[in-house]
Amino acid sequence: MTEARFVPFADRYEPPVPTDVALATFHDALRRRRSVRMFTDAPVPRSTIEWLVRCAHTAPSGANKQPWRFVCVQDAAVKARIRTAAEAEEREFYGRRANDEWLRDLAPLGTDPQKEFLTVAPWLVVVFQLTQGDDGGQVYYLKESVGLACGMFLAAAQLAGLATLTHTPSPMAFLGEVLGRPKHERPFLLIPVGYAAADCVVPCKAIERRPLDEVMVVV
Ligand code: IYR
Repeated sequence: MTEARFVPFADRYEPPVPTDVALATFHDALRRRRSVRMFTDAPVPRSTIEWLVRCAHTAPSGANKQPWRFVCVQDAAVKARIRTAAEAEEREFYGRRANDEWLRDLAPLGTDPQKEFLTVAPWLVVVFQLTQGDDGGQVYYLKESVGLACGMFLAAAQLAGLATLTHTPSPMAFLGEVLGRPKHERPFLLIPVGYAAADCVVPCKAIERRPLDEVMVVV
């Protein structure tokens, strides 16, 4: 058993502006994030996507196992295959799988089985959770870890002025097949990344946040 060893925590982040200003600035960026379904095909450089993944990859994870893979798709033919398969699943979802309450909840979003954004957005970032390490070892708190990484990815994209969508065509097993991923990688989230179209519209409903005193309890 290796003994734990420690070093002084020297590399601390200190905000360059007063705390309230730093937080208000960050919050203003975060609160203006929208789930975007109308993208332009304007290119986003690979180096930008690498920065997003680097930011996501700073997330904490169970025992620092980093149980994630970000498969970043720019190839038009691969995007087309993903769209075809996703739309097939979505037709099932809207036509059969979703119950009435679910469909009622989705109605204000105006979503349907057609997923044009999957071939228009310059990048589709498919996030996989690793059900075991690449070395076959155990992983811990898988969903928590990958969820945190995805949150950081979305925040970084927002700071970069990029539009994203957290897309979950369900079931997502086809993503592993289309992308030829190994068995220990399970699809978690599909994030189209790009710029919102000039004529992009977003639902007017379903954005307002519940008041802080409903979601925050101080004891
Ligand atoms: N995955 C489907 C349905 C859908 C489900 C939820 I919950 C949403 O918040 C949005 C959509 C689709 O993408 O259309």
